[in-house]
Formats: sequence, structure tokens, C-alpha cells
Amino acid sequence: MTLKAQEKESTLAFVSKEEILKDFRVAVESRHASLMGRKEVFMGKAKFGIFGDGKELAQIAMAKAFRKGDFRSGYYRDQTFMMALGELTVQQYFAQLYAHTNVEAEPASAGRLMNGHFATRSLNEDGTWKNLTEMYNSAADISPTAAQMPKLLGLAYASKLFRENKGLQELTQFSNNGNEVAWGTIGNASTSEGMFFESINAAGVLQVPMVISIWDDGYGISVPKEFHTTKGSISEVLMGFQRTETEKGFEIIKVKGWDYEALVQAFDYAGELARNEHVPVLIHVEEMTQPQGHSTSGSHERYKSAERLKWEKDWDCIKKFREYIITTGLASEEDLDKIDTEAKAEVKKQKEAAWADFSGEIKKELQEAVTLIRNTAEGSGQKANLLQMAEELAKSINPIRKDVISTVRKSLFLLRNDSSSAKESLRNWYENQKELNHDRYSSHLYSESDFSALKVAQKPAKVDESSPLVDGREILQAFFDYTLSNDPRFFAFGEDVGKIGDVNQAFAGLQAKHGEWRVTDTSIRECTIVGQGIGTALRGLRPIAEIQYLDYLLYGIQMLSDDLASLQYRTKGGQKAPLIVRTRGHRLEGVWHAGSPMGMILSTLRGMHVCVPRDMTQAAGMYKTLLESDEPAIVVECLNGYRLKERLPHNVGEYTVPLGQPEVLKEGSDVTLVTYGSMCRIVLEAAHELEEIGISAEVIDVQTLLPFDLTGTIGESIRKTNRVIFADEDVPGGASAFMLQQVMDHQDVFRFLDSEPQTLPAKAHRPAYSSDGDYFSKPSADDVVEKVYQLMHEVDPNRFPAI
Ligand SMILES: Cc1ncc(C[n+]2csc(CCOP(=O)(O)OP(=O)(O)O)c2C)c(N)n1
Ligand SMILES: [Mg+2]
Repeated sequence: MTLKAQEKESTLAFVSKEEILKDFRVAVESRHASLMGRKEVFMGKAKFGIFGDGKELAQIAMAKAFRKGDFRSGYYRDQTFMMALGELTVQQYFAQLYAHTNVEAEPASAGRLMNGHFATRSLNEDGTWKNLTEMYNSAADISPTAAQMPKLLGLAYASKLFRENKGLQELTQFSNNGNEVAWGTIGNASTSEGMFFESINAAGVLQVPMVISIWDDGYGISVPKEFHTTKGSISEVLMGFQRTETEKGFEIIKVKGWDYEALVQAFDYAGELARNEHVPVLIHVEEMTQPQGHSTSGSHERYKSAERLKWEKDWDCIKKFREYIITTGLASEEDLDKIDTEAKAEVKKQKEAAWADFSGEIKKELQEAVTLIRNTAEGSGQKANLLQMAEELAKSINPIRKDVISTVRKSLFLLRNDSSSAKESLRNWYENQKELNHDRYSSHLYSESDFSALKVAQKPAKVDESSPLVDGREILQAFFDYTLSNDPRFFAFGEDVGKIGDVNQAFAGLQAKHGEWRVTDTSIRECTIVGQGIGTALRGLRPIAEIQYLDYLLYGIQMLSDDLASLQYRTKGGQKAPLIVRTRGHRLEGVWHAGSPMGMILSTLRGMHVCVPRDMTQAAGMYKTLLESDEPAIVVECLNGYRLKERLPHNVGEYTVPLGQPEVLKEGSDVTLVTYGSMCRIVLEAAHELEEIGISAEVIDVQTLLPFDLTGTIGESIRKTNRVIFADEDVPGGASAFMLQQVMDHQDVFRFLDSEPQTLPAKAHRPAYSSDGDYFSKPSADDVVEKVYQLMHEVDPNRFPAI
């Protein structure tokens, strides 16, 4: 549907002349920032640049409709929007281009992200939440195209929850009755991604206040839109989503990117509709341009025709805005020229200030290093070399930190035979810089606040003879019931989680008891289940997003890896999304239902905790620890454990299981067997068999793979047994190799080993179907017994002859 002209009589009736001229100023400032930004890259002052030129006007219109408490989830073209809101100064914009690591200078990512990645800071320095309803909020951008969409769904869904779930009304810091709109932006070509369609469909089903704008410049880098989109138009393709008098759906609006009046009206209308009625809206902004091409990596003259390039000049939105202002008589050509000249001077000034700030810090470090190196030269046998290195460093043009630190490290190497106080000073300076650089480039992978999962107080489970023996799933059910009763922020959702209480019944009866907004069914859409979790967690809620089986995590792992796991890191503690992903894995049969791809998880989800409880008692305690913390995590429950009997602790819902603390399940003196999850029972069974033939195995459950054995329990055991085997159900070189590496690198055990450390993983292929498939694909108790026996045979062939 094209927005009807009669919706609002005229933009001029509700936007003042001053405001329009201010809009013009923001637009031209943003344009000059783009133009100068590109030059900075070509001058070698920044590595890469991607800019928002050609997209200014629509973003100004979007900013007008954006209210405090609202959220944006967008992409790299949105500088003008951020500037129009006052959430991005030109100086900050250039600070990011230069990768300034100071969080005050570059609040979005502290120099960790390339330019065009926007974010506001939701957290105070101590990790506590700010009042998000008093701020303009932008979720932290990521580079993969369309990956802003799943989280956008969650940001919008949070408004739905805040409005519909009356238990959340007290949380005024996060919402005002769900009146917040989640505004998304995406490029036309990126709408081809699966996650775009998945998010659109889910938003239509859920009827959430989401306004998604498509910035359509006709291209995705060099490829024109006919190659991306059926009929060459995403709004045409999506017309089936258009709501009607009788059916819910989307409101779909088409508007031109150079038409100021229509843009202002479209965004105003969209915002009101989404905010008041929770109707999702799609705004297809067509006829946008790219005055400088896609990015600094290439020039668009290579792939655009002369006609197209001319068309882009003629229909440039700032040119058209200028014409509009002049023809409506709001200002003269000279007035606008004056604004343009002033804007250009202002941008230049702020750019220079950003450079002075950024380069000043490094120059200061350089000066210090040069002086310290020169000092070491006196009396050193390496005098000439050291002085030369200092001189070269002193002369460098636009030095970066690497130049300084690398020279210092090379100097220290040259000085290895010296023992002067000047060398000590240089070494101390370097050690200090190491700490600073850790903070600049490597901090905040995990929470550094008081809410870190590692700081959660330990409360042991109370279990005794009077604790009833129940099915494992009933322990989880008791835990979730307790938590739903005591924490209004907590809710669970996923495929089959609602009505039947998940396929393994841990939520059985809990939707009936606590309501549909607390325990909720979703469609089959793992990627946006994760996004829904991230978005709601970004808005202060405590979701558990369920992935029905571990194998299907692959559909959601991109969001977990690119977005969630990197969130605290890429904002340097500015945002958090303490989402818990619940799933179940390990033992079952079949190629797609039995996997234990822990290596995949470990490699891609650094920044999250990875919990692998051996039973439901441990799982409930881990959930409690995580809910007390502000960190994201994945919990892999044992698929074959829901019907096994466990004792229901008296304090379920309150006890915690600490992360990073392995548990010794059985003591032994000959060999240490390290494992986790469903393998714990198998390894224990094997250990008891081994006991009968005189081999004493110590069995350790690591409990969590990330963090890994912070207490040094495995090392301590190896120092006693002098032998170790790491067993699991992952492929060779997967999590068993990870465990081996962790122990070898961090626990100083090499000299205590009397036998080669070994791993006992599953086969490299996925497990075959049926119990026989399982037996021949994954380690069994027989495999463990044989592996340990073989090890002992090598130690003492007389006592343990070959089988
Ligand atoms: C998942 C993924 N694939 C590829 C890229 C590389 N890439 C970056 S931008 C881009 C083109 C995007 O075009 P469009 O969505 O139309 O946005 P525009 O840049 O035109 O505004 C591509 C292919 C990426 N960032 N992420
Ligand atoms: Mg495009």
C-alpha cells in the first residue's frame, strides 16, 4: 500500500521551518562526514570505510518518529539517523573510523569495530542497567548482512510482553506499557537472506511493534537488484503479508528516498501504528543512491552504467531536499549554501579533533618508548642498534600502537644479555602497556561486573534420604515452577514448550499455571528463537530460549556466535543480553538427533558459558547460577536423562552449581578419566568394571566446558594418578582435544605424566541410527574399559597382559 496523501495534510503543517533547516544541516553534515571519511581511508589514516551517503533523508525522517525507549537494530548505513538523534557526534564518528580504543571517544565499540557499527550504552560502568525508557537505544550492530533482523524481532517482542504480561508493569526502567517501537534497517540486497524472511514471518505472526525499513539503492555491492529479488522489488514480493480489514499482517509502505514530505509522513504514520496498535510495518524506501559507491574497497564506476551514475547524481536525496526547500520558499539558495559551508567547516573541525585525540595518545606512548629505548642504549653492547631503532620509531609518520610495541619488544630482545636499570624501566613500561592493551583489545569477553556468573554465591543442594526419588525432568519442572513464581522477568519459549511443556515435559503444566506469556510456543524457527531471546534480554528480561535438539542449534548458532557471544566484548561492556539457551543432546540414535558437536560450540561461542550437566539436579543448579548472573549461556541437558530417577533437592530453585568447578565422581589412583554429560554414567560404569580387575580409575565430570576447570581439579588428580584420558561423544579433535589442551596449557601437568595423555572420542562420522548404531559410533563402557586396560598394559604388561 502506498501511503495515502490524506493521512496528514502536509508535512509543512507539523514540521516547522526551523526544523526543516536543521534537518538540512544534519543531512549535509552527515554527507561531508562521508566524503571526508573516504579521503581519510585513502590517506592511510583509517583501514576501511563504509558510509551512509545517499541514505540521509529517510534516516532523518526515521529519527523524527523515534522516541525515548525505542530501539534501533540496523546496519552500517545509519550514521545520519544516529546523528539526527544526537547519539553520534561527528567526532565520535571519526574516532570509530580511526579505531580509537577510548570508550569516551568511541562509545559504540571502543575502537573494536570498523566504522558504521552503531550502539548506545545500556549499562552503567558497574554493569547495572540504565533507565532505558529515558534513552534513545540502539542495539550493537554486527557486520553479517541481515543478522540485525532476528534480534530486532526480540526487541519488538519485548514491547509485546511488557504490554501484555501485567507482572512486568513494575519494570518501569525498561518499558512504559510496551509503547516502545523496535526500528530496523536493512539494505535491499540483504533481504534475500533467510533470516530476513524468517523474521518478517515471525513478526507478522506475533504482531509486534517492529518497523523495518529497507534502504533500497538498487544494488548489493556490484550486483543489481534483479539478481537479488524476485520482481526486483521486496515490497512487491511481500504483498501477501499486507494486513487487510479482516486479517492481521503487516502494513507495507513504499516511499522514495529523496521525497522529504512523503518520508516524514511515512515514518510518522508507521511509528504511531506500531506503537499504538502493535502492528508491524515495512517501509520500502526506493530510489536511494550511493554517491561514493559501496565502500572504500572499490569504485562503482566499474559496474554501474553512465546512465545509472547520472541518475544517481540527479536523484541524490540532498539535491532533491535542497530543491524542495527552495521551491517551497523556506530558504534561498544562498541560505542553504551558507549552511553547507558551515557544516563542512564543522565536520572538518570535529574530524581533526578526533584525529588529534586518537593519534595524540599513540604519539605520547611513542615518545615514552623512544626515550626509554634511548636510555637503554647507554652502556649497552647493542647501543647502535638500539639508537637506530629508536630513531626509526621517532620518525614514523602516522604511527600505530603496533609500531611502538613491536619496537619495544625487539629492543628487549636485543637487551637480553644486559642488566641495567634503564632496561628494567623499559621492561616495566612494557608490562604496564601489556595490561593496558589487554584492556583495550581483549577485555569484556565475559562479564567484568559484580554480576559475573563466576561471582554468584554458592549454595549447595540439600539432598538426603527423605528427598523423594523422581524423574529427572520433574526436578527441572520444580525449578522452572519456582523461578516462574519468583522472578517476573523470567519466561521460556520455543518449539512445543507451551501447551505440552516441551517434548520432554520439563514445563508440563506450567503454561496452564503461569500463563501463555510466560511459557510460550513458537513456530519452527531456531534462528529467530535465538534472536527473540537476544532482543528481549537486551531489554532487561530473562528469557530461556529453547532449541529442541542440540543438532538444530546449527540454525541458530550464527546469531549466537556473531551477535550474542560477542556482545559484551564488542561494546566493551556497554550492553549485555543474559540469554540462556536451553537444549538437549548426547545419546540418542541417528545422524541428526544424536550429535554432540561440542567442538563447534566451543570454537564459535567464546563469550558465552557452556554448561554440560550430567543430570537434571546439576542442570537446575546451573540455571540458577546463570539467572543470578548477567551472562549468556547454553545448557546442554542429557537427552536420555529426563526419565532417570534422581533425588529432588529440598531447596530446588535456590541451590546453585558453580561454573568452572569439576566434580570428582569416583576417586582412584591409577588413571584419571575426564568427561561430561551423558558420558559420565558410561565412564563410571567402566570404572567400576575396571575396579574388579584391579585398576583404580578416578572419574571427573568437568560440568562446564566454558569456563573450564578453574579449580585445577584435573591437574590435581593427574599429579596423583600420573595418567589421563579425556572421553566424550564429540568427533576426534573436538571437545576431548579442547579439554586436553586446556589441561596441558594451564595446569602444569606434563612432568607428572607417566603415560601419553589420550582422548577417547566418538567416530568422525555422525552416529548411525539405532542402538547398534550408537554402540558402534560412540564410546561405550567396553571402549572405555579397553582403552584404560591398554594404557595399563603398556605400563605393566605382566600384570595386565595383552587381551
Ligand atoms: C552474511 C554476509 N554476506 C556477505 C557480506 C558482504 N557484504 C557486505 S555489504 C554487502 C552488500 C549489501 O547490500 P545491501 O543489503 O543492498 O546494502 P547496501 O550496502 O547496498 O546499503 C555484502 C554482500 C556480509 N557482510 N555478510
Ligand atoms: Mg543496496
